[in-house]
Amino acid sequence: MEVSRLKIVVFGSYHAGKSTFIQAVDPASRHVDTKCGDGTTTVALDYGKVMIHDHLTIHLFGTPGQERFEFARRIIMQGMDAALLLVDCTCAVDDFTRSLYHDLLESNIPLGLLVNKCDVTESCPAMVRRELPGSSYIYEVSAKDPSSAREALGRFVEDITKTLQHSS
Ligand SMILES: Nc1nc2c(ncn2[C@@H]2O[C@H](COP(=O)(O)OP(=O)(O)O)[C@@H](O)[C@H]2O)c(=O)[nH]1
Ligand SMILES: [Mg+2]
Repeated sequence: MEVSRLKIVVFGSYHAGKSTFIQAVDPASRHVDTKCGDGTTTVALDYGKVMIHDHLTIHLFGTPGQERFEFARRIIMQGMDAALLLVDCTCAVDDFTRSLYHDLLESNIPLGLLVNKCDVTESCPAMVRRELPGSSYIYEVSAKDPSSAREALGRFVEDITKTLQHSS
């Protein structure tokens, strides 16, 4: 089966760099703050689109990073082909990131770990690798740098399309 489009959902804690990453790969991406419920709560969402290898369209959906927005994540996740988890490697891995990681690993959807903010002098990618073991796809990035973000996305897509084609 020839894959022509992929829906990739971007997860991560608040401040991990999800919006920065999507903005870096698609400068025309949209960031939306949506009011929900009684209007006092806002959910932040991102959407970007990028073409890879002239035939593969990647639709990137950023999820809200706060734990309480589980309902929004569930909706955005529907029909996803793959997931990316952004992890800030300048600070300790938080419990929310840990639980997202384990839930996604168990879901059997291809999961890429984007170890982010590697440009920061005191960053520690090895700590993230140690704290979140078991992922087949790990990329050290600086989401602020468009070439780093695009390269990691391109490598992830290449890696998973090989796997998807093998299993179809
Ligand atoms: N130094 C550095 N800062 C980053 C990087 N990625 C994101 N940031 C910063 O981290 C903060 C949170 O990023 P944002 O994309 O809003 O996080 P989100 O809450 O996951 O969407 C912002 O101030 C970004 O400029 C990175 O790779 N390096
Ligand atoms: Mg954001």
